[in-house]
Amino acid sequence: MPICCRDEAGSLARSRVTARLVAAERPPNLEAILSRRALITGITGQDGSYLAEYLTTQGYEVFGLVRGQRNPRVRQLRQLLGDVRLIRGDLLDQGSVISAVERVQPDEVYNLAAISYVPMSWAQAELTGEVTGLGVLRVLEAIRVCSGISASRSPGRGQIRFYQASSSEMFGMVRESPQTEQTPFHPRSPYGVAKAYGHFLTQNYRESYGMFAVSGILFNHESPRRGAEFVTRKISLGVAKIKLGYERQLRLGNLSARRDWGFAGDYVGAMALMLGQDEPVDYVIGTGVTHSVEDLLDHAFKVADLDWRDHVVTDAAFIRPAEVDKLCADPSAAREQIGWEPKMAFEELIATMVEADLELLSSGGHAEESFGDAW
Ligand code: NDP
Ligand code: GDR
Repeated sequence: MPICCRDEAGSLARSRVTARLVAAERPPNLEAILSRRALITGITGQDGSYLAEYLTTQGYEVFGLVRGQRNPRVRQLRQLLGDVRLIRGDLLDQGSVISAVERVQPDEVYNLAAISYVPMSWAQAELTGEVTGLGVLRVLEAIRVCSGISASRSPGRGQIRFYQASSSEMFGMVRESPQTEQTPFHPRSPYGVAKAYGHFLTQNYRESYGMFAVSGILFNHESPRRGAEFVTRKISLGVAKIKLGYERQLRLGNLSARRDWGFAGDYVGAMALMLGQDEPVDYVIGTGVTHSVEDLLDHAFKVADLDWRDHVVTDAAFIRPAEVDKLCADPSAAREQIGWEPKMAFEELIATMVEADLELLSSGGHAEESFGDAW
């Protein structure tokens, strides 16, 4: 019996016969033959690339949703992840998300797409609500419609499992420290508000329709692939430019803000673990250690034998209308219940990022341009 067939667009898609088998009774040996399929939105972002690599090593067939007719990140993505198949679609367009789910017939959907840069959420608040908030609704609806789920028809065995990229920004002005799965939300930006909507909606679809839908409340995670607009990468690139003599100053905003920073490569494993459980449960994912932007500067500049006080200038243009002062995760539930733990410590993470940028710039490479931070 053929397991796969080619659809009209020439990409591999499981036949309807097999799809029905997946949804209904499935002989145990077929489980081993069929590789699992994952659809990732936000595949061109930092987490999308690490998650795609991780799932590929786990034997998954990975599909990524890419927007735009000439997305400049596709070439980079193809160099990094040759095995991933790309599907056109946009979280602003419900029909395109339904088509993607229909074509891929995934076992798992990871919704990582978002406008994720907090200052941009003040500048384009409506768009942030549409993509980061309502985008979650469009992905959940696509899964619901494609699976034939309704108030009177629950998902069967072999249903599509859904992961939502929730954020520690939902805690905002924190009510307690460290933050757990029970800590109430007080978001401080249109981004945080949109993420809270997506978080509650994911819970609501789980409760309303019995869907396997979970949220990972992830604290800041970074890597050499981090966008140049975020503070860790802005600093690692800044150190490299100063060390190599291209620049003398680095302009930053609030240096006393504290974050719980971990390595993105460690965090994508938690996403996959959450979808592999028997029951859908939301988890806080972080290191449990918090550092200030000043600590970050200390470490990053020391890697290049520099003193940040000689180079950093604070600039009011980078101060946010409302700040999240301090975040710190309590990841004990994830450790105890799903066995997840971060591997890379803050100092190693920052050193890795600075060294990667020194190498990138000294070999003639350049980082993606950032529009800067001013909101
Ligand atoms: P990035 O900003 O690196 O990636 C965002 C992705 O979303 C990009 O692939 C982008 O595509 C895509 N995207 C934006 N708008 C749309 C749209 N309209 N339709 C389809 N795709 C779109 O984010 P990260 O990888 O860092 O984060 C992944 C997710 O996790 C995000 O949802 C973020 O909010 C959340 N998160 C991140 C944390 C972190 O510390 N990194 C912590 C907690 C949550 P394109 O390339 O076309 O712009
Ligand atoms: P954050 O990350 O807002 O926490 O959101 P970011 O790196 O942008 O800011 C962290 C802290 O650093 C302070 N800061 C500056 N930030 C930037 N970007 N540029 C500066 O010049 C600067 N100076 C000081 C900020 O004020 C802030 O306090 C990230 C994103 O990935 C979100 O999508 C995700 O949900 C959260 O992490 C968890």
